[in-house]
Parts: sequence; C-alpha cells; structure tokens
Amino acid sequence: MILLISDLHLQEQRPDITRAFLHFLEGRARNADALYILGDFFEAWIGDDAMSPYQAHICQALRALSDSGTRVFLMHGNRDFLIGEAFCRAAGCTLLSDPSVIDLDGENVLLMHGDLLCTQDEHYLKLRRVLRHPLTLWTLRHLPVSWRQKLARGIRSQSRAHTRRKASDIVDVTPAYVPEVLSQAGVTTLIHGHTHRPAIHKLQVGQAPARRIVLGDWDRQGWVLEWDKQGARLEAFELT
Ligand code: LP5
Repeated sequence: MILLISDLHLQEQRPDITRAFLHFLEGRARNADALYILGDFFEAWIGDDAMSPYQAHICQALRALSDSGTRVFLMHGNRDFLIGEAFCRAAGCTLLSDPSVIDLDGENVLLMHGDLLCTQDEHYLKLRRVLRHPLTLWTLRHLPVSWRQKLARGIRSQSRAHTRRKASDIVDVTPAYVPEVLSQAGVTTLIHGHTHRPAIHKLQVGQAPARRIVLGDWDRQGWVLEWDKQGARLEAFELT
C-alpha cells in the first residue's frame, strides 16, 4: 500500500497539525510500502543550514519512518523549494523532481506539486522562474540566514497581498492544460496538491478516460490518498 500527502505546511505555530503528522508517521505510515509528500511539507524552508530545532525534530521523525522500512519520497512545493540533499539524507528520503512519472503498483502515474498547472497565474509563474533559476538558488543558499529570513517574510507578505486580489480560477489549475500534460507524460492519472481543493476529477485524454486527483492541505482536517491494487481512495481525517 502506498500513501500520498501534500501541503501540510508544518510549522511550530500549528501543534495540532504537527501532532497529527507525528501520529500518522508512527501509525498508518508504518504499514505503507512508500510515502510520497508532494510539496509544501513545511510552511517555509530557507535552507538546510537554517533548520530550526522544530524542523530537525520533523526530520528525525521522517528518518524513523524510513528506517522502519517505508520508503519516503519528497517533492518541492512553492514554500519549500530550498529543501536540499542534506535534509533528504538526514531524513532518509529521496527528492523527486517536479514533474515525475512513477510506477504505483503497476500503473504509471504523473506526480506534480501543482503550481505549474496554474497557467493563468502569470505573476506567480514569473516569480517562480526567477526563484528557481539555478543562479538564484545558489545565491539564496549563500546569503546570511538573517537576510534569507527577511527575504522570505517580504515575499510571503507580497504574495499574501497579491493572492487576496486574484480571482479564484486564476489560483486554480487550468483545466484545458491537464489533458496536454497527461498526454505528454503518456499516462492517464495525475496526482498533485497546491490548490488546497481536494477532489478526484474525471476527464478524457483523446479517447481514453483519465483522472486528476487533487490532494488536500492539512488545515482544518488532514488528507491522504491511499493507493493499492484495489484502487485509489482520497480520505479526510480529523487532526486530533
Ligand atoms: O503560498 P501561497 O499558496 O499562499 O501562494 C502561492 C504563491 N506565492 C508563493 C510565495 C510564497 O507564499 C512565499 C514563500 C516564502 C518562503 C519560501 C522561500 C523563501 C525563499 C527566499 C528566502 C531564502 O509561492 C502565489 C500564488 C498562489 O500560490 C496560488 O497558486 O498566486 O503567488 C503570488 O502571490 C505571487 C505574486 O503574484 C507576485 C508576488 C511578487 C513578489 C515580489 C517579491 C518582492 C520581494 C520583496 C523582498 C523584500
């Protein structure tokens, strides 16, 4: 059995989400062959060298899961794209590129964080191109931690102000783009997060039936996609 989650936005200020995640790692995730985390695992990540004691604790908890035999895969989100190899080594997880096609129990499936599917959000995509440029990444990683903290706060506050003004369809996936992406990848299932709009959408790619599974964020409740030979089940649960 394989579990997929996304958009936990882990942060010290949300002990309820943290508790639920640690409980998930010690319980349900132990019975899984693999756990996939599709981005925005942390609320913000400014570099592996700036890990807080809280983040180090989460890292150790992931390590305990991978040491127990569950393989852990992590994809960057727009909040934690600075997670690097040092974190992954310490946590015992494998960094997946976005997009990735993986074999889930015999079916090839496309995994994405989801931000690249929001093609109408042009301002964000411009910002993304700048932030993800190798030169920017190198520069950001070499800035003093206090500068990075300040920069992250600045981008966050600008983003909050911009997002409030954006129409709901702009910050969602562009539906017409999805068949194209599936067709290019040669698969009929796409799984992503980012939009915080959990659902299973049915669509067509040419003549073939296809589906887009959107993972939910962990805020008022938690969300997990359980995948096995019987199929895919998207479930919500209480953050107790
Ligand atoms: O995150 P979310 O879901 O609220 O909004 C996203 C898009 N915004 C972002 C930005 C993040 O929220 C900021 C994360 C900061 C921490 C991470 C790393 C820090 C690296 C730098 C430090 C080392 O991703 C938002 C989308 C939305 O998803 C829906 O898809 O719309 O995008 C925006 O709102 C972007 C605006 O449209 C354009 C903003 C221009 C910002 C200019 C930066 C100025 C910097 C000032 C610095 C002092």
